[in-house]
Amino acid sequence: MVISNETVNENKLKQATEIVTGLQNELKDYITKGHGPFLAAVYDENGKLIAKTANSVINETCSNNHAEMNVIKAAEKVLGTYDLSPYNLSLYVTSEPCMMCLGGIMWSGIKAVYYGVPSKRVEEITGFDEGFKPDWFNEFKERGITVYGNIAQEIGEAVLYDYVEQGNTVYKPER
Ligand code: AZG
Ligand code: ZN
Repeated sequence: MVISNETVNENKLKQATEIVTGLQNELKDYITKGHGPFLAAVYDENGKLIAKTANSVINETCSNNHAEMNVIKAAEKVLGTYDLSPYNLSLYVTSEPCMMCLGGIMWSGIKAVYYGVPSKRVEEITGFDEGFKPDWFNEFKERGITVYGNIAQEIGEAVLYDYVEQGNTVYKPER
C-alpha cells in the first residue's frame, strides 16, 4: 500500500511506479557487477534523467557510498551546483533512504522522494542496518519535500531476497 506525505496524485504515482519498477529490474545487473542492492535516479520536472547510480560501498570501499548519496553527488556535478533546490528535482530509489541519506537528501535541495521497499522490510530481508529515523514524512513535508513510499514493493523485495540468497555481502559494522 503506497504511503505519502501529501494527498496521492495519481499521475505522479503512475510515473513513479514505472520508474521505480525499471530501477528494480536494472538493479539486478548492477548486483552482478558487484554493487550493493540499491539503485537511485534523479529526474527533472520534465521527466529528463539527470543522474543514475547504484550503491558502491563494497566495490568502491566507502561506507558512505549509498545509492542516494552517489546520485546526489552525480546530479550536483552534472548541474555544477551544490544547491539543487532551484531545479525542482525528484529522487527515485529502490528502497527507503537510510538515516544517513535522509540527511543527504535534505541538504541537497531535492524536492521529492519516491521509494520502493520500506526500511523495516529491507532490514528483515537482508540484515542491513537502516538506522533510527524520526517522523521523517512529516519533517520532510515541513521542509517542502514530497515523499511517496512502498512503490512496487513486491518487485523490490524479490530483488533483495535474491541478493541474500546469492550469498552477497551484507556490510555492517560490528556491535
Ligand atoms: C541502504 N538503503 C538504501 N536505501 N540505499 C543504500 O544504498 C543502502 N545501503 N545500505 N542501506
Ligand atoms: Zn543510505
